[in-house]
Amino acid sequence: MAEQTFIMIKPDGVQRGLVGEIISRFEKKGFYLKGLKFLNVERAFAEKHYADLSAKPFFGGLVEYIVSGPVVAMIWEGKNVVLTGRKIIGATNPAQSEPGTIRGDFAVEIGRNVIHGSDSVDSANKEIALWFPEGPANWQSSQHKWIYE
Ligand code: DAT
Ligand code: MG
Repeated sequence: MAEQTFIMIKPDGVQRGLVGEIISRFEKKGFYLKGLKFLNVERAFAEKHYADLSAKPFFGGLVEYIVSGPVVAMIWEGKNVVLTGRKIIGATNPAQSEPGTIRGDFAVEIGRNVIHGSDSVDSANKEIALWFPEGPANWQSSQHKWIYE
């Protein structure tokens, strides 16, 4: 199966009307949308998603932020989509994110950085299993041969 990543538009991205813009950047790149849901998550679920960061001083604030409104959870598929997705998103701290990246263009504060993307294939697989236990949608783009050799 082709590589997949988990992307989530955080509550600030939803509130600020950035959903279409963000989806558009992944679509236009040539990645394929394989799962999408719009939902509020429970505190325990947010804590599970960010379990690796539970010892960090900002963990409580991070969980508060993620449960503060609905999020858009997505599976995106394509060649090197995990690493390339992280490049499209930009550095964790928007003060360091390059212009042209999502965080570089739309965010100011590390605690309001608009979007999440898996940081490795291993964490992508774990996050997809957590957020999409039903698995990805099954479809192939008719544009595939125009994007991939
Ligand atoms: P990323 O979201 O780029 O993968 P991460 O996994 O290290 O970054 O951290 C998850 C989120 O936690 C991040 O998007 C914003 C928040 N965060 C990270 N480091 C922080 C810090 N030093 N202060 C406040 N929030 C932080
Ligand atoms: Mg991370």
